[in-house]
Amino acid sequence: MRLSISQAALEEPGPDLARTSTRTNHRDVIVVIPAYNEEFGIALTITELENTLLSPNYLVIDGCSTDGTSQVASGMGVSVLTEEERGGKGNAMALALQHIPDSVNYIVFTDADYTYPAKYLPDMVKLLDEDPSVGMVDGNRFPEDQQTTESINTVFHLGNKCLALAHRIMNGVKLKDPFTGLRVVRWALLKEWKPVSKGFDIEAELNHYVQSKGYRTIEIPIEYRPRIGDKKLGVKHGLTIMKRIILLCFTNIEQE
Ligand SMILES: Nc1nc2c(ncn2[C@@H]2O[C@H](COP(=O)(O)OP(=O)(O)O)[C@@H](O)[C@H]2O)c(=O)[nH]1
Ligand SMILES: [Mg+2]
Repeated sequence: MRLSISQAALEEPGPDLARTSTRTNHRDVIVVIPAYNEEFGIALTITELENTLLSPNYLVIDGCSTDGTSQVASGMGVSVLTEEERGGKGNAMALALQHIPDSVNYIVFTDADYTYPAKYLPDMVKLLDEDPSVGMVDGNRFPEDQQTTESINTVFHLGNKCLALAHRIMNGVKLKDPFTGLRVVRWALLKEWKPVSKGFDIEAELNHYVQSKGYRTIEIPIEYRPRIGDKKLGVKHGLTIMKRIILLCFTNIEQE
């Protein structure tokens, strides 16, 4: 697959605007943002990240958008990798892993649709800083003490719950929100990872991988905003995720 890298070197720091965290900077953090036709959400997403993290790296993986996604992101000074053709969210995340600078310790995965508030990230990074047994920190959109918000419609919520149950029973992954798009992962843990999932099933594979490597995953409760722009995930993707969960039953990562 041919790639074009536009704008800003990966190591080039963003503006120093963080408001929280006891860390002096997030230069060892890279924010990976898969984006397909998100020209309206991507600017808000990056602006909020810049106002929250201290000098992180950014890598937008543009799935060959037909709108101005790539131009908007490049115009904001972040690195953009453009796939030659749309390859799916999983493909985008796998591609990002091939372009992580040596200086990075933690990878933030988030969506380009402005659904995931960035304010949780400094604390999520800190949790990884403080405990080497933690491999991944996830944003849980469905905390028990929080009513289902308008941003999460019932079918979507029920679908997530059913898949989470299947993931728990069949793969032993006991997460409340295993398919969240907001997560921070220890890069050392992912260096050898060769994901096979091309689409939205990547999250099941990632959860399974982290657990199989003997690391803990922590979930923190988060609020979740209505997305900006058109949703890419549909009912058919639920079937792809279910298929991945079934396939993971037969995957012994230690033997790979
Ligand atoms: N690079 C790339 N990004 C994608 C592709 N499909 C979806 N995305 C992005 O992946 C993220 C998750 O998609 P979204 O529709 O928000 O799914 P949901 O949040 O799981 O409901 C968004 O930022 C999308 O723009 C793709 O084929 N390629
Ligand atoms: Mg989303």
